Amino acid sequence: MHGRRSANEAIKEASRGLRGGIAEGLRDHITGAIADEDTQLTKFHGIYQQDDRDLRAERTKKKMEKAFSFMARVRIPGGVLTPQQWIGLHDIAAERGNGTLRLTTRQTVQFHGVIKSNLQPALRGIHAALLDTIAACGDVNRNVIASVVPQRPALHADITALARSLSEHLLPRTRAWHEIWVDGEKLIGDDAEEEPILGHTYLPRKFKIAIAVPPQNDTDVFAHEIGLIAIVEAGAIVGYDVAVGGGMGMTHGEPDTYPRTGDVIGFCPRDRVLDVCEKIVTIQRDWGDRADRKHARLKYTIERVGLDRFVAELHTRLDYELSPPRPYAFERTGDPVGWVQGEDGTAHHFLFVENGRVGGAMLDGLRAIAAVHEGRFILTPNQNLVIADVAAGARTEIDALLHRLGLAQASALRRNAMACVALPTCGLALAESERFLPGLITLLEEEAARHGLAEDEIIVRMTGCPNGCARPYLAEIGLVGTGPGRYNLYLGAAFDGTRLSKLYQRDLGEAGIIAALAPLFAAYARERTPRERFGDFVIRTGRIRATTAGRDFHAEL
Ligand code: SRM
Ligand code: SF4
Repeated sequence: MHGRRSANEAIKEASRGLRGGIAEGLRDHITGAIADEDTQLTKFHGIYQQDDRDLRAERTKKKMEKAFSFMARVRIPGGVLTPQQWIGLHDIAAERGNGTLRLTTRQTVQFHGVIKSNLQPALRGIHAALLDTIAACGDVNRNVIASVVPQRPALHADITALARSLSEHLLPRTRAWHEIWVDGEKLIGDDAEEEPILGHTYLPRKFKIAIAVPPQNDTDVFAHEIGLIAIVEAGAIVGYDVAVGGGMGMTHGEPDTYPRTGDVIGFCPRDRVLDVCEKIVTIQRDWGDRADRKHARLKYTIERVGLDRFVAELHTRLDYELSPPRPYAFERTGDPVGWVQGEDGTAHHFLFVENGRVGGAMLDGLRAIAAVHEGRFILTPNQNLVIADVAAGARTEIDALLHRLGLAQASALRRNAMACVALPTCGLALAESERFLPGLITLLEEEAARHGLAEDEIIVRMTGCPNGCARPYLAEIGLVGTGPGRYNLYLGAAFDGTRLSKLYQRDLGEAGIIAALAPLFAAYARERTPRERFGDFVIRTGRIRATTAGRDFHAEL
């Protein structure tokens, strides 16, 4: 539908099933990098070339190559791991990465600082742990995320199975990943494998699916191309309400880019959900913008053609219609923290991991837990970790090991805060995030305590740029980097993830952020109605106007 195509389209087309020159590049020991075009292709293999931005200036001065290394992201649908898999990932981080594991907002693990010569051994280690990194990045369907509700075992088993089958079903069919990283390079002809769903140029852009089980909206189900809201009747999932066209990313100063919450378009019974998702993917494959990558996500396709036309096309491709949506009610996006008792008598410990970074004593301590734990490890979309399925007899031992981690009790604010990675590894960061938020939270905790809000849960999220990796536009307090030490402050999103925020103040430094929030905390403590959430309060009292749709996000700037 578009004459012009972005450069990435040609790279994908010529890649022989995402192989490109990756294998050759790995053998080139003169540089720590790989060829530019191949850096686009490795993304489909879950691998990003990065450089240590803390060292950039010094190395440029010394006329040295940038300090290149790679980030590798594992594919873990629903975030569920065995303890043995956790140990496998731990060992890779210790031996091949920078000694940390980074839990992400999409329930996976990232390794940072993997130098080129360690890349293949790291990926072989991931394969040996019965995992892979296929399609963890790139213009494909990404890791499918699902609510973390092990305390409701039947429902959790159901959505975990769905997350896995959706992920498998939508994977690229190319064998390139196994050939390049595991089996060793094979001589292949020009005929790459058929890609019946994705097509030979794959999707126009990344594509994301999330599953939520109300009242828990931990997956931020309205922030993804497809959001599946489980409808539970008589204790079982009968099907899903389907939301389409959510997304977070935007670019500062470009109002035709914006975050958008998905629209619920109908209900589909559980046996048809794979088909519905596949058809939505194919519409985006065929209708998505392949000329301008800034407008290539499904949210822009839907804005361009209109929701009605999109739904009509979906019904045509399905050859049946979705039925009207069924009622559901969300309550929260955050994780419970601490022990949670399951319906079947097993217990689950939701461990708060600040900004998802597992290193030092926590890394060692979790390995010790994995060595004795007989249940599962579950990564959450809030960058936390659940030691799941702890039998009654094992709880004392796990508790003792958790105690040894020496973790201080996190405040209500800190438990509900998330930051994206940003500096030093993220090439797109305009400001700090993961390294900056903990200190800011300490200042905000003091402010909250001053107004008697120490026990109040308020969702705070920070990102180092407007791409929105920690979903900041769905946080009651969102901070988005604009330049070194500067952040735009967004307010007014709903605690249950159903409403976006709006810009409140621009380009604030640390002191400016505190100065902006202190009077709001004071007013909230004084004037709120019973159980009123902070995000709702700032709207009711006229501090900010509610956003009604994605396009409205920049209105009244
Ligand atoms: Fe993200 C790009 C980190 C979740 C929107 N994201 C990046 C890159 C790969 C930077 C790059 O392209 O060079 C970051 C790597 C940093 C590093 O050093 O590790 C990065 N994104 C992350 C993670 C690790 C943040 C975290 O702290 O947890 C999350 C990994 C998820 C995963 O495991 O798959 C992560 N990214 C998200 C989310 C949240 C989500 O998916 O629920 C979003 C917003 C939702 C959305 O996609 O709309 C998100 N990331 C982006 C974007 C903007 C995309 C857009 O179309 O608007 C980019 C930039 C891009 O794609 O061009 C990006
Ligand atoms: Fe990097 Fe921006 Fe994503 Fe943060 S939000 S990880 S700075 S791309």
